[in-house]
Amino acid sequence: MFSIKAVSQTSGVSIETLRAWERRYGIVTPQRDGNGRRSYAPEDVIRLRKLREATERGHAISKLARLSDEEIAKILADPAGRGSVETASKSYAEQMMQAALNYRPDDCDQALSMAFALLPLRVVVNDVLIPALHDIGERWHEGSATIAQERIITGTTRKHVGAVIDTYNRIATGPSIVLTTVSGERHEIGILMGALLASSRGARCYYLGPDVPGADIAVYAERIGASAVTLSFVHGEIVADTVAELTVLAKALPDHIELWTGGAATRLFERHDVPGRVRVLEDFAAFENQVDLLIGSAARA
Ligand code: B12
Repeated sequence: MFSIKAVSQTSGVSIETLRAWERRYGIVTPQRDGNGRRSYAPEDVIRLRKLREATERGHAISKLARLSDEEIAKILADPAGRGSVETASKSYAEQMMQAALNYRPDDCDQALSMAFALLPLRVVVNDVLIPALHDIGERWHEGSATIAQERIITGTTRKHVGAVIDTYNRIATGPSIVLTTVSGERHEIGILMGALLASSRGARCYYLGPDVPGADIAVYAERIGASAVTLSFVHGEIVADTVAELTVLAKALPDHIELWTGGAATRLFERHDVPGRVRVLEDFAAFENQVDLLIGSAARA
């Protein structure tokens, strides 16, 4: 069972909103303990998260409250309901790209500000930033975009994402997570996106930047009282070296701190001797799920 604070953190519905939804619409009915404190079942958390997502798509809570879990799931799966969000996100990704190609960093900044202001965070990550970063990256690799054009998009991303993480961190009450890459791995955008997603869910995120020795990460995580360390592996050709660094970290990191990894190069882990304590997360959805579980268990402890 979950406390109201844990439910709020894991569902993304603020405590005030949750109380109002309960009072006005009876959307979930928590049990009360001997002291009258609310106590929620795991199904309540799942329902609340779906309700929050549906309200973010513009559906009124007064109508959603009357629907069954299956009916809400249908609304979320409906591509028609996603139409306007998809068009908007595509347009912001294109505006960022055009701004970079025309050497207009201020326009790139403006497009990303608007996306953050108007779209749900997960949509900004998956449908604006990741496509824009992949696109400019590919152009840079093929030689059809310059390094400066690539930096307009990467720099704008780092600046905005960093500011949003700072804001979330100021109100975070969840457990601490260190996010970084080990020595040799210089691709940092994937882990930066991870930090953004985790901080939006209530975890306190310590983003260390890329290319940090395993032994240093272990000391840092212990000193700040982290509950988990998350690493990104993107560069496949040097994975033998980065796995060796991961092994150093796994040995030095106290047992109570979880060790999570993600990124395209983790697919190559099966060819290497990866320490048993390392958890490989398939994608950002699996990562977010893991963050929610960590927050839930910290809130119950
Ligand atoms: C930008 C870029 C760089 C920049 C990075 C700048 C920075 N500050 O991060 C710089 C210039 C430093 C760079 C350097 C190199 N790069 Co480079 N780079 C790219 C590029 C173009 C984009 C990467 C990116 O940011 N993508 C956006 C992010 C969001 O996507 P992503 O990193 O793929 O992450 C996704 C998943 O992996 C996963 N994920 C990532 N991290 C995490 C973490 C968690 C927890 C989870 C759950 C998921 C997850 O989710 C993301 C979304 O799907 C890619 C090509 C591409 N289109 O991806 C090549 C690419 C990754 N680079 C490549 C190479 C070869 C290099 C260099 C060796 C080039 C060179 N000759 O010097 C060096 C190596 C540097 C090093 N030692 O790490 C290759 C790797 C090939 C391979 N077999 O692995 C790629 C694929 C290009 C290619 N097509 O050949 N690179």
